[in-house]
Parts: sequence; C-alpha cells; structure tokens
Amino acid sequence: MTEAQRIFSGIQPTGYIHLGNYLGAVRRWVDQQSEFDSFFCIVDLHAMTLPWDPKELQERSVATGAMLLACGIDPTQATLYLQSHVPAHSELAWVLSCIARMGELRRMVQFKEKSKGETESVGVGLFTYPVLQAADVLLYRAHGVPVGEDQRQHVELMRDIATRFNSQLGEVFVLPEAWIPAAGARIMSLDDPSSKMSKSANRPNSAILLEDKPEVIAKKIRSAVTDSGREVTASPDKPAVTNLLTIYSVLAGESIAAVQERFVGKGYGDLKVALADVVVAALSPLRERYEELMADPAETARLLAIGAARASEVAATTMADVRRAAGLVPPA
Ligand code: ATP
Ligand code: LTN
Repeated sequence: MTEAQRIFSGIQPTGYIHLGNYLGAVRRWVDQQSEFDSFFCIVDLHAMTLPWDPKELQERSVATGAMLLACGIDPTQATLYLQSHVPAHSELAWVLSCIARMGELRRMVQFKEKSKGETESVGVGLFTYPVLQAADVLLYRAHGVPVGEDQRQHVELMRDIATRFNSQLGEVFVLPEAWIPAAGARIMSLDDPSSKMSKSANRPNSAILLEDKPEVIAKKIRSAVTDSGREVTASPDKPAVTNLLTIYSVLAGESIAAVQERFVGKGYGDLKVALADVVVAALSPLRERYEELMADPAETARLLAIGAARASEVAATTMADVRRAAGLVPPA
C-alpha cells in the first residue's frame, strides 16, 4: 500500500471561526482527514502580525482548537496543534526569509490589504507573513494545501520559494498545491458583498460565527443586504443574493440551479427565512459540542500537545535536511 499523501492547512486564532472559514476550509479538512495524512495548525504566530492582545490570543488559541474539534477534526486521525509549540516553524521561516525576495513579498495582495497603505509603520511580521506560511507547509513536505481562494497567491509563493531553495541548495522540499473548493471558496460579508467574510472585519453583522445561537444567526441573515430587483437568482449583478444562494447551496448539498428552483415566484425575504433554517441546522450540533468542549479547556490543551509532539517529529527530519543543504554545521 502506498503511503497517504500529506496535506497541511492553517487557521489564525485572531477571533471567532466564521462560516467563510468553515465552507472554504474547515469543512473540507474534516472530509479529507481520513484519506490524507493531515496536519491542521492553529497559527498563533501569524496572529501576532497585527497588533494583538496577549490575553485574547491565549484564549482564542484554545477556543479555536475546541471549535475545530467540535467541527469534527479527529485528533486520532489528524495532527492538530499550535504553531508556536513547534519551534521549527520559526526556524525554517528564518532560512526561507533568506531565499524569498522583497519584490515577491511586496506583490502579496493580503499584505497590501492588511497594511492599508501604511507600509512604513506596520510591523515587519505582516510583510514576512507569507514566508512563515511557506515554512508551515514546506516543513511537512505536504502535497495539498486545502484553503479558500484568498490563499491561492500565498501557495504560489511557497512553490516559488521551494523551487528556488531546491535548485540553489539541493532537493529538500515538495512543491505544494493549493486545493481550493469549487463552491464556497470565497464567502462574502453579509453586510458588504464586495468584501470577504473575515474574522478581523469587526463588524458584528458581517459574519456568521460557528458559535452563534439560532436567534443570532436568524437576525444576522435578516439584516443581510440584498440587491435591487426581486428575483432570487445568482448573477454577477446580484452579488449579495448570489452569496446567500451559495451558502444555501453548499450547506444543503444542492446545486445553485436547484436552490433557485425552490424560490421561483418567491422573494428575498423567503430566501432569508429558509437560509436561516439551513444554517441553524448545520451549525447547532457544532455549537453544542463546542460548548461541551469549552467546559473543559484542559482537555483541548492536552489534545493539542499530542498533536505538537507528532508534528515536532516530522519537522525535525525536514530541518535536519534543511541544515545540511544550507551548510549549517550539525552540533558535534
Ligand atoms: P483574518 O480576517 O484574521 O485574516 P480570516 O477570516 O481570513 O482571518 P484565516 O484564519 O486567515 O481567516 O483563514 C483560515 C481559512 O479560511 C483559510 O483557508 C482561508 O482561505 C479560509 N477563508 C477565510 N475567509 C474565507 C471566506 N470568506 N470564504 C472562504 N474561505 C475563507
Ligand atoms: N495565511 C492563512 C493561514 C495559514 C495557512 C498556513 C493556510 C497560515 N499558515 C499554511 C494554509 C497553509 C490565512 O490567512 N488564511
């Protein structure tokens, strides 16, 4: 039997996991964990690239672990851990920062968006963020990187960095591929369909959180912006309705055409009521499991430590090859 291919993905503990994270990434991790040798990392070091509150970071790191477990990540199948527990991530990030180029980092859309033009005063870590991300994946020689559409450019960059390292210093790294879902790869904010649903938007009605109670979900969907016209159809001139139809379609497991068919002769209000039911049905079991897990955060911490031990072993093998290729003298 051939060994299972390896996959790696990460999520920042910058806030609360939302429906975009779930549909674009986490839901697929759960499906993929039995087929692939899976590494899922809570990237706490990445969460320090914009100003942060230490107490919140600590709380959100464990809570993110609990939510991933509640979503169905199974620690007996997948390796789930905190990035800062495996120091090799930071070590490899340094080596790769000597391979990556200023010009290629300057082209990163996420850097442009998150620095909001203040490129002189933001932290250096925001600029080198994609180098740490490259280290995350390359450290495990992962083939697949299941992510949402916003991460395509970062995965392209890690391929370029790996290719350069391999050709300059020797074949050490596997070239990873972005695995982006056909549907749900880019869920938009409910209050602004031109911006992606995001943890750091800090607008209460923009994102549905996985831990939202049914009445909160219904209220957020009721207050979602819609488009002009009345027909419930997906089209480029109806970005808000298209977004709601996409969420419905992915969660209900029906094509957009089939969902549209349900709303012929009905209006946006009908779509919102039905969508709230679909979202509540999908998220309620997650919220309930999450609440149970949050009653015992020490158990989540224990599971994360097991993941870190396994990740450290794999990382150590790659780092030995990296050091050798780079000409760093092994300790005598
Ligand atoms: P932040 O707002 O702090 O940047 P985020 O909401 O973008 O956070 P991340 O932790 O950076 O979330 O991303 C985790 C995963 O969720 C990534 O694979 C990312 O591509 C995916 N993702 C994030 N937002 C969306 C979205 N709106 N639609 C689909 N996938 C998304
Ligand atoms: N940058 C990603 C989070 C992330 C990640 C990774 C995703 C950090 N390291 C490695 C995939 C693989 C984000 O902002 N969504």
